[in-house]
Amino acid sequence: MPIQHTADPPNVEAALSDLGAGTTPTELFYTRCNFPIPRLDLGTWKLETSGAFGRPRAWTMDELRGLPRVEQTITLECAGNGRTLMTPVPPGTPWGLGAVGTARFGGVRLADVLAASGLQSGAVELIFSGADHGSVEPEGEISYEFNLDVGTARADGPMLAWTMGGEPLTPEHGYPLRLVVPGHYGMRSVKWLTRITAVEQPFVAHFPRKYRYRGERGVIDGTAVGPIRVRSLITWPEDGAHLAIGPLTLRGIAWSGSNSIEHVEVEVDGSWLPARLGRPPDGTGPVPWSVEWAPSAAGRHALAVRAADAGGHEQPEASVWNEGGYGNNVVQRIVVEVDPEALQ
Ligand SMILES: Nc1nc2c(c(=O)[nH]1)N[C@H]1C(S)=C(S)[C@@H](COP(=O)(O)O)O[C@H]1N2
Ligand SMILES: [Mo]
Repeated sequence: MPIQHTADPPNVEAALSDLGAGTTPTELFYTRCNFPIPRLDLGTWKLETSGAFGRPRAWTMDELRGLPRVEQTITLECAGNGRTLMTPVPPGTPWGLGAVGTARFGGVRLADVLAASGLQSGAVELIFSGADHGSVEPEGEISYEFNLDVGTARADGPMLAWTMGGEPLTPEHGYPLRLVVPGHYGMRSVKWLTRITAVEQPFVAHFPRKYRYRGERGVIDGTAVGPIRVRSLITWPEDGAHLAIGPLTLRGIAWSGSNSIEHVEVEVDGSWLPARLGRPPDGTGPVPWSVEWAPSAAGRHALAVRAADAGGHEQPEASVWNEGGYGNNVVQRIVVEVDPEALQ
């Protein structure tokens, strides 16, 4: 069952037990909305390309459908996932570890739309504007806007998607069109997209200013939040679960925004064991892992999981604090109880 933090606008995380191997069903996929959901009508909706484009224009959905179609399995994770494991807990939505999900997105390559609009060589960044808006401090009324550097934007990964799990996007996930940037934390994957502006100077605005690792390891202004840090989760059993004694299989997933997963280890009662890695869904989703375990005694058992990626990144043993509570990929620890009455 998903865990709802706010109802209107919806901010909802997944139960870890719903994040098994494979893609996440849309109704269980986490939702992160800063402002009320805009209700957009395909009859009047258009995607404007403006600024440093040789052929700026307003695209209809039918015109976008005329470009080569792509589908990709992509993991979206909120930069605030794991925030409540920091001490003190930074302000913001109190995410546990379920603000992550994997879906098959369908649409077109961002690079194809940029090329067809004649992106000019002087452009350094693209600004993506959503139709949602609201009041923030200190700016007042703003739209949701986020930037992406031209190099990343023209690469193969980023896409403009109108389907998720083979169905049109739902209102909460960005109907009718959203940006999806694989490998980056979710804030860049702008929903309810209505405009792409190419700019020749770096973009400074509320959300890009907010998403920085401010105060991390003593660096006052920090660096911009970008690639998803390596993380692994135990998806079965749940924290606090009561288990029957006997052989069982611990299961979970591991992913990283910048590299493939190199190994996953699971700590059982104080010893680290290598996990068996499975095949990621469609080759690009999270890596499923499993470990066989036969609890030898009733009572409480501590379990933990940690992953390392091929770039040499590992998960920290202790949360690395920053003001926004972003990118906390601390090792996950749970406790399970083997019930004496379940002893055979
Ligand atoms: N227009 C718009 N796009 C947005 C947001 C938003 O509030 N407005 N939230 C962002 C954040 S912080 C995240 S984590 C992802 C979440 O996408 P989802 O709700 O489809 O899971 O959307 C991003 N795109
Ligand atoms: Mo997010």
